[in-house]
Amino acid sequence: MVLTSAYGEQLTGNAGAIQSPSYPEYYTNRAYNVWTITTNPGTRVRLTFDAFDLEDGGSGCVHDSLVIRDGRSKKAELLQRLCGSNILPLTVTATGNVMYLEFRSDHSVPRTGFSARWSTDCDDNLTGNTGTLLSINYPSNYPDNVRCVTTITTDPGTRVRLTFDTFDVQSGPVCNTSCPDDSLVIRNGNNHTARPLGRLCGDDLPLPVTTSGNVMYLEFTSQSSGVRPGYQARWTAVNVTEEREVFPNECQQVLGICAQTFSSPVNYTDGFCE
Ligand SMILES: [Ca+2]
Repeated sequence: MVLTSAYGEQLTGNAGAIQSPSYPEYYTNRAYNVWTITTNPGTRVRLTFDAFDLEDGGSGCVHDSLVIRDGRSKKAELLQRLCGSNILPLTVTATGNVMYLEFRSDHSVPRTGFSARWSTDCDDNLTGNTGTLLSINYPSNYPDNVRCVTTITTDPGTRVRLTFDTFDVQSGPVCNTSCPDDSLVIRNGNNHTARPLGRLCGDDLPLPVTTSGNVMYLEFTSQSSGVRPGYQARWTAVNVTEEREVFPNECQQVLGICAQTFSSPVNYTDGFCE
């Protein structure tokens, strides 16, 4: 393990994984490792443990320990002092975009350690047949420089329909359907390569968006200057057989935000915009 600075190993980005040294093999005795995790400004670091097994040392974790603090140094406020092997499920969320982790082992009884993933509180995997989707910090303004990825999964055999109640996303000085400033991109599937159903910005209320399957992928990004409240939307699962007539609306929606800048006709096949 290389300590790259006084703050230990620097981990940056809005998602990643962190493991104790040698995981899933036993960590060494007399180990000492420090990490700081920094996500984009305006977000909060969320750490979710998939595995945890440290030598137990009672409530004070006097043998081996993982200490998690709410900031960038050992002086920051304590969030968790962890040891033992019976603490999952566990998610730890910082109040800001920096989290400090300090792992120590003593002279004996090593274990397998821990494995965790970090993300931000703006990423989410939403499930169920109805629910509410809010942009980060809504109804306050979203921050600069965020990228929030959300998937919505309804029951197999249904489609996801997203209906906006409010929408206000910075669109830049020129009305532009490519949304070069901030944008919400909605895709027909479960990842960033799925077909886009809409790239949204501005302050016109978008029309409802409906997927062909039971998963919708949403990616909200903001650039470095200029913020707005974002959006509030509701999703519902809809029956596959009753949904086809809604698809032309999705084509309108792709054009809808700045329709006057589009000159080429829009085609859609099997209900989807090309
Ligand atoms: Ca030990």
